[in-house]
Amino acid sequence: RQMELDLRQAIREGEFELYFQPLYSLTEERLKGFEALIRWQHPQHGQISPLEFIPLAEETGLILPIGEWVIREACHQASMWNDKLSVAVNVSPKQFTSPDLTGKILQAIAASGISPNRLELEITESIFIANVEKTMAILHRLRDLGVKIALDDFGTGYSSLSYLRSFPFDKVKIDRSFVTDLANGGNGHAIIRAITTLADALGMETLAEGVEEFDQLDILRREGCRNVQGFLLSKPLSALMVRQ
Ligand code: G
Ligand code: G
Ligand code: MN
Ligand code: NA
Repeated sequence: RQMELDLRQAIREGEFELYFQPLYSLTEERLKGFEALIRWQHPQHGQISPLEFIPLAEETGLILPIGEWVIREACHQASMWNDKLSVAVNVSPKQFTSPDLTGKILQAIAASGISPNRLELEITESIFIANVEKTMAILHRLRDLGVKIALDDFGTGYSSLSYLRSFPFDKVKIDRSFVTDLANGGNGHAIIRAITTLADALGMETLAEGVEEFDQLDILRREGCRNVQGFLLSKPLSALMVRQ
C-alpha cells in the first residue's frame, strides 16, 4: 500500500509536526495548557489529517514510532513554555498496550526536563474493550509516574459510566457532540449538568470539547463545566505561535 510506504518515509524524513490547541479554564479564567495534535506535511499531497493516517498507523504498528515521537516532541515544546502550562497528548489503544510505554514516557520527560505533572495523556474508552484488568494496571503504572490521565471523547462509548468507576481519571473530556447539541435545545443542558456533577463528586476535572459559539460557552459555564476547548477560543496553532 502506497500510504504505508509514505508513512514509513514520513517517519524517516521527519514530515510530522505538532499543532497545539489551547485548553482554557473557566473557573480560573486562564489558559491551562495545550492539546498536541499531529499534522503530516506530505511532500506531494500537502497536509494530511490524522483522521486519515492514524487508523493506518494503528493497523501497521507504525503508531508506535509515531506516538513515541509525539510524546517526545510534545514534552520538548512544553519545556519552552511557562511552567504553569500543561501539554496533553493523545495515546491510541495500540500504543497504550505496547510493553514500553511507561519507559518511553519517562525518557521523554527526562530529556525535556519538564515536571511529569505537566504531561497529560488522553485515552479513549476503547482501551478498556480489550482487557480491563491489564488496562487498569497500565493506568496505575502511568499514574505512579506522576503524569495526568484524561478520558477523551467521554460519553460516546457503550458504557461510559462504568469506566469512571474503574479508574480515578484526572479529567473527563466531554465529547464535542454534547456541546453541539446545546445549540439544538433538547436535553443538552441536563446532560452537561449530569456529567459535571458526577465528575465533581468523583474529584475529576471536566472539559467540554468543540466549543464554537458564545451561547455554548455561557451554558457550559452555568452548568458548572470547568474547562473548555474549541474554535471559539482558538484553533490548533503551530508550535511557533505558542512558544514563549
Ligand atoms: O486535530 P484533528 O481534529 O485533525 O484530529 C483528528 C483526530 O486525530 C482526533 O481524534 C485526534 O484525537 C487524533 N489525533 C491527533 N493527534 C494525534 C496524535 O498525536 N496521536 C493520536 N493517536 N491521535 C491523534
Ligand atoms: O478526538 P480528539 O478530541 O482528540 O480530537 C480533537 C479534534 O477536534 C482535533 O482534530 C481538533 O482539530 C478538533 N476540534 C477542536 N476544536 C474544535 C471545534 O471547536 N470544532 C470542531 N468541529 N472541531 C474541533
Ligand atoms: Mn484528544
Ligand atoms: Na476528544
